[in-house]
Amino acid sequence: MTKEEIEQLLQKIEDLKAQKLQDVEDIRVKFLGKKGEITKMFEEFRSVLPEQKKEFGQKLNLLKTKAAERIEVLRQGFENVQIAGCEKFDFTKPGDKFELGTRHPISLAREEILDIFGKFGYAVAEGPEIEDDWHVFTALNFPPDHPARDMQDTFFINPDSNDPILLRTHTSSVQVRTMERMPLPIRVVCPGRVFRNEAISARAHCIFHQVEGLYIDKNVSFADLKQAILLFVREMFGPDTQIRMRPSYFPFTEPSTEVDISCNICGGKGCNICKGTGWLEIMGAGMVDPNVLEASHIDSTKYTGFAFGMGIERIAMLKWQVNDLRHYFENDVRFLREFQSVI
Ligand code: 2U9
Repeated sequence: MTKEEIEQLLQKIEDLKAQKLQDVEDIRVKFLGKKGEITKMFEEFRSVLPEQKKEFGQKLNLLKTKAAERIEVLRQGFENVQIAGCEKFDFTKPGDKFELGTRHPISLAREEILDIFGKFGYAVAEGPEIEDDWHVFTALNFPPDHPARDMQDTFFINPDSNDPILLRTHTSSVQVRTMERMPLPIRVVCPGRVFRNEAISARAHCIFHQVEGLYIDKNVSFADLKQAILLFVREMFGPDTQIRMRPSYFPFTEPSTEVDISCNICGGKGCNICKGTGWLEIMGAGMVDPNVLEASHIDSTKYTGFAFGMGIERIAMLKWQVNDLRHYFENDVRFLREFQSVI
């Protein structure tokens, strides 16, 4: 070790530069680390002649101080950059995965149903979930003693009142409100939540969703109803779907029917989904009872109409083979994620 070597190293240290924080650490190790150049010089200092020790000692101490200062200056330069978050940012890294949520299957089914009827020229109408007796029962031709009016079937908000307020048991009340307010002809679909006082099971729930439809005009016939339903189910369940209509009874329609589709799993041959029948029940429908038209001041001698109603949960169960209604209300993300590909 010579004085010149110490001076040269001092100069070298003053000129040191670093591109990134790791360079600073490398410099520290190179000069001040256990096997660093300056550390080695201190080891060599032991063999310096006694009369030169003072001068060498001062130079070496200055070199070490300068080196430590320079390293600190370089390090601080990167500290500011680090605060701005640039030093640590690796621009080559793939982006963070953005967790997308999923649409709820009931929303997906509802929108598909409304889209199909939208193409047929139906407008969408919505109304209140808390209703009066007139719009849910009386205007729909329910007799005063009909069991649906019973507290065992319907949630009443004021059970002791003579003017009952209740949670609607079907969205038909929205069609009544539409008939009361809108000019004819009427062509509407009414989606919404409905409430029935039922025990919760795999096949029933006290809250569920419906889409009901109403078409009123001159000369609307049962054949028009049949065609509308056939076109709807072929859009919803595929072009080969067949329908079958069984006679039924509802207070608000006459004649009334329950509609089945050919089983979309076995194609009508019979399987465990359709319980070997080849058919799946999907909705009820019928010609609007003249009493219902008259209750909303529509002249039943001039106008006729058809109506239909379906449970969205049931449609979604059949479309996506969901075997338990409770899945729709539990919001378990493992269930909801299964619909990611449907969106
Ligand atoms: C007005 C006139 C008639 C709507 C209709 C049905 C038949 C029907 C059920 C299907 C399964 C309800 O969700 S469900 O439990 N609905 O069977 N609904 S006709 O008839 C109307 C509605 C409004 C003014």
